[in-house]
Amino acid sequence: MIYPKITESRMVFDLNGIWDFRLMEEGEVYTGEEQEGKNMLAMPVPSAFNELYNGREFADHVGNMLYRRTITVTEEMLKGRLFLRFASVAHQAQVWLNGTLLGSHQGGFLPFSFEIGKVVHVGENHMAVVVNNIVDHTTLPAGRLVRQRFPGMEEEVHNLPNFDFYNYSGIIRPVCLYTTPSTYMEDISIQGKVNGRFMWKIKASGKGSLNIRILDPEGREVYASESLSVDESGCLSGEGQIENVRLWDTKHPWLYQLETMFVGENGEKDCCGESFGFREVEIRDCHLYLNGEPIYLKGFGKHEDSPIRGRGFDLVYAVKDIALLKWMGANSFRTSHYPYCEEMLQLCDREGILLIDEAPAVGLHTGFSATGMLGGKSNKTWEILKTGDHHRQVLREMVERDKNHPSVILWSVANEPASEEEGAREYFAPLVDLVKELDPQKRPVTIVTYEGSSPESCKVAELCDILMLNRYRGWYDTEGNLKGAAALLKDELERFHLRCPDKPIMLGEYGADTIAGFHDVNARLFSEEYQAEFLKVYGDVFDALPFITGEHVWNFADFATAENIRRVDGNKKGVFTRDRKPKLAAHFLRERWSGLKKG
Ligand code: GCB
Repeated sequence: MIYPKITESRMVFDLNGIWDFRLMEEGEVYTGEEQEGKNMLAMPVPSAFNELYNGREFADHVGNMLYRRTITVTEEMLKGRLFLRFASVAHQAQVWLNGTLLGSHQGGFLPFSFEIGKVVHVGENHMAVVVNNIVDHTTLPAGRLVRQRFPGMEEEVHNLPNFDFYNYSGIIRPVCLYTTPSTYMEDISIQGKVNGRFMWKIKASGKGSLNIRILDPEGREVYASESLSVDESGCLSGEGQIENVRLWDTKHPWLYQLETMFVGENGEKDCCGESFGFREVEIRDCHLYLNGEPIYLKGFGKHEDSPIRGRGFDLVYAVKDIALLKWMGANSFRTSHYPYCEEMLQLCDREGILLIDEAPAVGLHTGFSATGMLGGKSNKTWEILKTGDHHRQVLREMVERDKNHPSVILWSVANEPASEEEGAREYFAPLVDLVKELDPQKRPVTIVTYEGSSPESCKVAELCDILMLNRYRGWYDTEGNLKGAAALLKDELERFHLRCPDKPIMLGEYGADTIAGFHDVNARLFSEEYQAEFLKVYGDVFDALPFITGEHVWNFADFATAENIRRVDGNKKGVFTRDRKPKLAAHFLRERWSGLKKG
């Protein structure tokens, strides 16, 4: 998938701005007709709709909503091909143009596009998008739709997430139109090795010729191919060599640029560019290596979340968060629990931040959720959930979108599934194989597991290249007793190591809810002192175990969740508040990570 960028042959038109919006009623069907008399609200695109108007019914609306706007098309835009692209619509979109259904897309965190040159005309065109935000046993993330009737009342519908973040939805990332020539490039893969070799592959719309160039970080040409011929399949791959290559790493994230020019049979030129790094990720003897050097991951599980914007696209918070990560001496984060916006990955490429790129597969457990609302018992998850096909689709779309980013060093197929239940291995083995097959770089793959999936009961450990464990000893159990928590943690990590002696192990999550400004000399639960002490105790355990290869604290910042009795105004495990002010723990981690000698 090629990110929409203006080049010599392509134009991009921003469709962001204020659109018309309304919530749809249950059972209402959109047929492409404009309905008169319905009150439309002003809605910024991109954004999550939930917090922009008052009322619980508005914020927690379940079902469909309608977005509308007009698009003006010029003759120039119709000379080649014209595409309409959504970077993400949470969670399902049905797109209509001039009363005709263009198509639909399932899944809230990955891009999709439609070719629209034949459906639009020069002048004003009417676009409508019906967005659905339901999460259930067929969707990722997974949830439950519950219908309830109270005495003397009409039936109510509630959508309960199986996950611990607020179900922000709508057209949450940018929308654009882009043009290409009629013969064009559909996809580009590029990867660089530490010895300066690079491998590329393009998929064009048909026969033609191709020229490729590589520019170094200063923009100087360091490689140029001769003209290569592309046959009717449109596919061509090749390799080349750069001398004195500068490697991409966390200290010096040198980026090179691949420039491709495809000339179709009709003589039209299509030019694209893709930045990439020369770097290698490898796992051996229970360690993770970047360019042959051991690397220890220091960082967080995060969310795309900020006040009012919710999960809506926000580059200001993206840049601020990277600056704070650097301030802390962190080198990595996980895109928990869904693929983040493309611009965040571009920033991480540029800033040398390592990413664990996670599929939106959270809530795949019918008996457990982080908020404790599902009872805590294993419950035939793999017979009940019907997410298999959709899971394949999101993995395909994620790898296709993110494969060229040097910052992506690992794929996470899911967070906290029912990995201890019968059927887990059968569900996940083909998914892990699929990711490996799709990724040209064959990066390591993991499935992030929870406390109920012990060294004795976990059914997926052998499928993972690295074990990522989420543990809350000292919080959801053994609360207040950090010595006991540390003993349990160490014992369990050692048992995992015995089971998988060659695999690196890292903590994918550990943390304690902390109310900013709440202090106690005795480090009591919820105090800033307890959070700092909790992280210190965990750190001491990691330092004593040489097979531990990373620590990702939960969470970078406080974030919004659904309402429930375990959450007071959201999840407060942030080391920063929701508006990014440091708690005491931020200073502790800054000191720990800045001084850490590993990796
Ligand atoms: C988890 C989940 C995460 C929750 C966290 C918590 O295990 O992966 O989504 O927010 O626990 O705070 O309980």
